[in-house]
Amino acid sequence: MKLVHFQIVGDIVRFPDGRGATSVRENLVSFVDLAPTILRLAGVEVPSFMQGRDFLEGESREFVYASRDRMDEVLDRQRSVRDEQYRYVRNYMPELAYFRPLQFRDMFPIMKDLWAESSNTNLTEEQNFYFTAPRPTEELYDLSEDPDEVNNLAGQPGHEKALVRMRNALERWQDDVGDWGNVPETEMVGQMWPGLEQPVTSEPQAEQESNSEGLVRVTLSSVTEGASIGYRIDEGTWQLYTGPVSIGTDQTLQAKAIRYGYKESAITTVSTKDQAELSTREVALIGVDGFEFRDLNKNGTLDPYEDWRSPAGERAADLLGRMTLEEKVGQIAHGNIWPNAPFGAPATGYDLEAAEEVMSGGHITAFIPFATLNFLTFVEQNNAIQEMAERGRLGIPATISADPF
Ligand SMILES: [Ca+2]
Repeated sequence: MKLVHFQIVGDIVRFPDGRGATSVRENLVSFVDLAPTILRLAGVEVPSFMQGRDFLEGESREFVYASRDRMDEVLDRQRSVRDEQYRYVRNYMPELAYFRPLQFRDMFPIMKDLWAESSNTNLTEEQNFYFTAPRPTEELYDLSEDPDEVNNLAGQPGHEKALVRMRNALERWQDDVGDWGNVPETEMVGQMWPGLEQPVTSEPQAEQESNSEGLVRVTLSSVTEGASIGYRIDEGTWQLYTGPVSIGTDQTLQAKAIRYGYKESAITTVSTKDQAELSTREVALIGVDGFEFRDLNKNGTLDPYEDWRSPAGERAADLLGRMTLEEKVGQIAHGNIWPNAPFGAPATGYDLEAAEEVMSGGHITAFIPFATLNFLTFVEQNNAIQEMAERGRLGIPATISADPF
């Protein structure tokens, strides 16, 4: 692929090598022509579904087209075509004025002035045109004589031929591209989101292949048509997937997919790490991709925070997202574990019942024990606390600090 840098600002095109500097081209350019022109300059094949044409090397346009539908909270439907001389406008909602209150546009000083002068009936006829309904169904302007488009020639004698020619050009274009303007918005959303529910992008499928250099080559794909795939290795930055990626030993690749308008997929993980050593007392182990994980929230599936292959920060963020406010508050408190005997009297262990109450009721998982126990009992009692922690809703382990006396 050739490396091409080019910049377009308004109607100025600048090539870094100065090609064509100061030259002026008069041909009509449509916004949809930008993408195919850039693709061609970058040496990428232009997909057949693109409506535009290469405006630098392609055939010149006879017509350019424009449309106006929803603008923020304001509905409208207009279609327009222009050639070298004329601009033709079709108003599909002529019962409505051009200008209706539109929060974003009305922030601008000129709009504030226009609205004020409109209510004072101080506008000229040309200015007032934009505030008046009904609008004409058709508008036709001769741009060579009337570049400000104030003299509507549609229906005026002597311009029938131009009117018919422009009207036909617009209708041909609408047939060619398939104009969705008459389809209600909810119906359009329904076509993209069946049942008006946002679809979820399918998670990437990963094919792995080991090569002779000890690397694993990962090929990613998504069954959701039009989805883009992003990936990262260990804690690296997310990158756009464009072709197979190789990972070395002791590395983890994560991938996710998203289609525009859809929800992001779940993460697919490919890892060359060795199985982590896991021990568990109260929660089940689950197997995924040939690895074992602790099902800390007991839902039978591997959740991101349970995946020891993932970066710690990501696991913590996932866990945090699952915690209730009470559980988060519990994390900033440090509780006591009391001996199972009056303070100062010899104890045989912790008061586990009281500890359980602090854990399940107070959502506290960090403790300091106040008990003098022999070493083996101390270990057993701490393990009993960890078992309680494992039984907790999210299986967050207990942190036990030492202050023996
Ligand atoms: Ca789980």
